[in-house]
Formats: sequence, structure tokens, C-alpha cells
Amino acid sequence: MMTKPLDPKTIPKYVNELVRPPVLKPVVAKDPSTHEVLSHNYTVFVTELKEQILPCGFPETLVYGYKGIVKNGSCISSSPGPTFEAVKGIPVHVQWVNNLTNPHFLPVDPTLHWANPNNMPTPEPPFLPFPPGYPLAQSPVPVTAHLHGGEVRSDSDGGPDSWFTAGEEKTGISFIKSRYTYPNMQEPTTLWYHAHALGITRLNVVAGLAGFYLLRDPNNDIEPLLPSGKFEFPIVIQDRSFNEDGSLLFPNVGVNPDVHPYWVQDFIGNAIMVNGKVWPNLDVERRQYRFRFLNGSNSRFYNLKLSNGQSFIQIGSDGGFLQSPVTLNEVLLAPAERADILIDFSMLKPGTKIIVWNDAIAPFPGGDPPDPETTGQIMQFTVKESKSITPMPLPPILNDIPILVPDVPKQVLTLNVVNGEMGPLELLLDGQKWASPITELPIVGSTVDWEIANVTRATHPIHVHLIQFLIVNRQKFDSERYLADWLVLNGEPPLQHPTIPLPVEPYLIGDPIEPDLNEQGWKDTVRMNPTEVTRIRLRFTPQSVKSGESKPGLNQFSFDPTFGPGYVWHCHILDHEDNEMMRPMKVVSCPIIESNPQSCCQVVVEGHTQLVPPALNNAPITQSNKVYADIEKVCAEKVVISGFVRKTITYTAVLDDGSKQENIITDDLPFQCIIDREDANENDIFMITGASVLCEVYAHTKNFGIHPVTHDQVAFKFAEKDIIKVCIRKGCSQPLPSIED
Ligand SMILES: [Cu+2]
Repeated sequence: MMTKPLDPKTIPKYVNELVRPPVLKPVVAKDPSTHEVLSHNYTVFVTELKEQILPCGFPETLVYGYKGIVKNGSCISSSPGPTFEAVKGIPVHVQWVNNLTNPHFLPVDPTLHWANPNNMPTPEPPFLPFPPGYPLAQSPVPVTAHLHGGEVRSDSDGGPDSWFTAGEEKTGISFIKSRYTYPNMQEPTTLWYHAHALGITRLNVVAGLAGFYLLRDPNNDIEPLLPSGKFEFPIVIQDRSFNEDGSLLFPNVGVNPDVHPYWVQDFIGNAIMVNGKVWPNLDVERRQYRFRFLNGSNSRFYNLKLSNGQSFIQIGSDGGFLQSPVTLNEVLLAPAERADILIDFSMLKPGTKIIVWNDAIAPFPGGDPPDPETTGQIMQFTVKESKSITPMPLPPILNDIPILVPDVPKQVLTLNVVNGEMGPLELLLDGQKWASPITELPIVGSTVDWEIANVTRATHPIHVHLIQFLIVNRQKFDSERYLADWLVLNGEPPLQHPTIPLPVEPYLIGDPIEPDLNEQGWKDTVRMNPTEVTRIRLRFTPQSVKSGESKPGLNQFSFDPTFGPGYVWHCHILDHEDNEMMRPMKVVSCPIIESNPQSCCQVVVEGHTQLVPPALNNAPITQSNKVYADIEKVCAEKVVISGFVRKTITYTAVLDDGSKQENIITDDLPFQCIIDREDANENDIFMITGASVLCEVYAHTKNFGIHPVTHDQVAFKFAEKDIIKVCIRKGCSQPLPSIED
């Protein structure tokens, strides 16, 4: 059992060859008459596997990865997961399946606010060492799949509370479904998918749960000018530490072990893995290549440069092509940031070897410089004998980034740290914990500035779901004086009350600093440095909408962004995200008129019921119905409650060859209730007649039963004229008012 840490200096470099992750093959759905492609459909399994990450001769490494049908027709498991090649305008449906049935092999810290599928009580000190840790925390393993940077409806966003365990035996409070839809209406860019379950993301991602999602646009003018096919590589850089037996090494003693037995604020690995191989080499021809760099690390930043001093061209940021190409000698990437980069090898002599160097301090920016012999190196290019091909010239303008103008008041927010005796206890956004009432309630169609004052000592890569935003500027401020005054105003975080925003103006120092040239484009993750205020401009409208064509209240998404469990914004240092540096964000359809908005209320649906016979007698089917309801609007005159009943039928089909296949059918029955708000008060009960409730509703456990003859599980149905009681209560701590059995 006992194994020693592997000295990274003993790992030979550049003997591994860079691997291109396999590309998933979709099942293409076509219109039978027009043959128009309607959608690309995939089933992707989350699975455990062993991979040769270290060079041959070293043991294999147990990881988590993704399994699916790839381009050559075979079914492959890999970590990083196989790549999605998506096409703009063609929706992708993915059935995500959690096949993790063994206990987690990394230390799950049950003292964090986390998914906690077994609902185990939070342990008290003295804590158990890991291994073995807490069996009820280690198994089952909850996962979600988040498409990072994706413009998707929130029930396909894979948010932190929408996790599910193997067989979906246990699910999070926001779980609605595991078949996600990605509309692909945004600009072509490098997206990626990764695990995102509450409080366990750092472990699931370091275990291997991440992959690329390349969105291409056949109508884009720039793409044909770029290297493609074997001259284009997605490159994910991830730091890892290993044991001598090949297993992943992750800290199992917390920074404050009396509070959180295993959690550390920054996982920093001592070896560099690129596309799942430690320190790989890539043989290149004498021509230009396109590399879509992604920092897929938990916490480590990279400042990349080429060992021959050569410059390169950045053409894209997180969310699409930059306005203009930018020539760089180095590029800084925080966790989750992407850089679409062209490197020209055409002028180099065959046999030339170029190392991609890294000199970013870790943790950033207050830690240690990387060791030039290990983490100071990323990968190597070896120039092969080949004909020199001069790159195609790029046009001076690659993209039309719209000018965004705020049309609602700005929001002033903070990044905080709560310190313990030995180091951070937790990190917070605006002094609030994850479970505090929702305060980020952007109006659909609105453009808002978030002015975020970082009063910690670290740079935090802040990521916002649903949209791509623009960086306005950064500005130095007197963060110590600001923090002191903020504490007088608000008290010590975590706050138990709504944060009182403190304007930054009296504390600002010097002039605002423009974002770097390669940040002047669509971003979904932005570095927020210590002693700086970072201003970002968020427009809650599709990325494709032109300047001036968005306004508050106007939904131009192809879906309803106010529907479902909502979104989140968070720090993408996964160790921070897992320990409170994440907040819910709910898009609303009209302005909220109260300071303590009712959108954090709980909706209780009750009613008379009648039996519904099961659809198929004696068939091995199970049916469940769940109600999902939420406050949609709180306007001056009315409260709109919308929701749906999800009917899930599970049955076993017998195929032609006699084999059995588990199938799941889900059906959503939407409903909407509109309540006249006049004289409405907290704890009022509104009576709504059944005319507005058109659906089967299964609200409470007491309505669930066994059919007296078939013994199948049966649901109940509201008669059309039944009376539904909706009780609106203020101030519930749970931000997501879904009702489950
Ligand atoms: Cu952070």
C-alpha cells in the first residue's frame, strides 16, 4: 500500500510523443425528407481507466476519463476525454452516463459544502487520515459535465448541484436530466468540458475528467486560412504529481487539518502533463501549426514562451477570434483560459528542437518560480526534414467584437479570503457563501458592469457561465484600506446578511489599465489580480447579437435562460471553487423590484390527485415524476411561477439479437402560474385554479404509490379543475426551489 512520491527529475522528458485526443463520432439525426442535419447525438460514459501517462517503462496511472464511439467506429476510453467536433448551428445532444462504481481514489473532504450523495453528517475532529478517509464520502462518486464557455440552457449546464452518481441512483437538488443539449449558436472557438459537482470538482478534474469541445463554423472566413487537420492540435496543459507506483499523488493533509482534514487551497503538481502524457515531444514539419492551448490545471498558471525566443501569433481567446491577430513572445494562461495560437516552424532548420518554457510563479503570483528542470518546461517541438511552407497571410481583422454599453447599474463585488491559523479556511465571492440567497440576478438582454475588488493576495481566474464577456479594464486600488472599511461596513465574512457594497472610487490608484491585447476579445474567464479592481462587461444576450441590438428584458437566446436551476460564477482555481468561491447566478426576465428578492422563495405545489394506470402492464418499467418549479418573474403587479413536471420512464427493451438495453424516456410537461401580486405578503397562500396547470403533477412522497394489481409504481394526476396551492415564503436559505420526492 505504501508508495513513495516519484521524483519528477527522474522522469525522462520528450520520450513521450504528443497524443491527439480521439474525436467522437456522432449519430447524425437527419430530416427524413430534406436530409437536413438536425442534430449530432452522443452517449459519453464517465469511466475509470489506466493510462500510460509517464514514459514507457514506468507504471500506468489510474485515472478517470470519458468513453464514447470515436471516428474510426471503435469505443474508446481516454483522459483527457475524446474531443467533440461541433458545427455552428447544429445542436449537439449528449447523454452523459456516470459509470464510476468504485470509491474515489482521491481524498474527498466531507467538511466542505459538497455534493454529499450519502447525506452523511459533517465529521468532527479528530479526523480520520486518508487513506482510507470516510467511506460514505468516497463512494458513490458524483459527477456533472459542464461545457465551459457554452451558451446553453441551465438544465444542460452541468452546474454544481446537478450531479448524479452511477445509475443516477443519487442526484443533486438541481438535477433535472443527464441528456444535455448544446445549441452551438455561439462563435466558433475552443470550448472544453469538465466535471463540476459541488465540492469535488478539483478531485474529479485532477483525476482526469476534462476534454475538448471544438466548435467550428463552416461559414467563417478565417478558418480556411488556418492550419487544419494534422497541423492543428488542441493542447491541454495540466500539472500532476505521481507516486513511484504510477498513481496520482494528491495532498491528503489539509492546510488547516483541524478544520478541513484534506483540503488545500492550491494543488500544485511537480510534473507537467500535456494531452495526458508527461512532457511530450511533437515532431513538426517546416510550416505553420495551429495550437489551441488550454490551461486545464487546478491551480497552476503558465507563462509560455519558446526556448528559441521565437514569437508567435494569438488569433483567438476563450470565446472566439480576436479582433486582430496579436504577435507575442509569451502568453500567460490561468486555469481554464484558452489561447488559439499559430506557431511558424517554416524558417527552422530540420533537427531544431524548441522547448515550450514556463516561468509563471505558482501559486500565482505570490508563490515560487517553477524549477527550470521540471515545471519550467512544458513540451518540445522537433523540426523534421520537410519542404518549407510559408504560412498564409492573415487579414488584419479577424472578428467583429461588438461595443457593449451598460444599460443597468453596475454591481460592485469583492473577492475575499477567510484565514485560519495555518492558511486559508475558505475563499468567498462578495463575502458570501455558496448557499446564501442569490444576489446575481442579471436581467436577460441587459448589459452590466461587474466591478470586482480583489482583497486577497492571489490572482483568481473568475469564470461566468452562460455568456462570453469583455474585459473593460483593471485598476490599482488601496486594497488594505478598502478591506478595512469593507469590514467595518459588513463585518467579518462569511456574511450572514446581504453584502453592503463599498464603492471603489475613493480607493483607486492611478489610471485604469487596458486589458492586454490578447484579452481584447470574448472571454469567459478573467484573471483578477490582487490589489486591483477588475471591471468586466457582461451582456446577457447571445454572443452573435450585434452592438445596440440587445436591451433589458429582451430574450434573444434560442432557449429560455431563465428556465431551470440557473447558472453560477466562480473562481476557476478548482481548490477555491470547491471551498465556497462560487455563487449562484439566475437570469431573470424582468427587473427585480425588491432588495431581498423573492426569487429565493420556495414554491410548494399541492393538490388533489387521481390514479394514473401504468402505461404498460407487466412490462419492466418504472416511472417517476418530479416537479420543478421556480419563480420566473417578480414584477410590480405579478409573480410568475413556471416549471415543469418531468416524467421519467425506465424500461428494458429486448433487441433483435436478444440482448437487453436499458432505455430512459423523459417527457417534460410545462406549466405556468401567474399570481396577482396586489396585497401579496410573505407567507401568503395563493389559490390558483387548475386551468393554468395542464400537467401531471407529482409533488409529494405521499402521492407516490404502488398499483394495487400490477405492483408497478404509479404516479398521480391533477384533474383539470383541481386547486393548486402555491405558498411563497421569503428568505429560504436554499436558492433553488425545486421540489423532489
Ligand atoms: Cu480563486
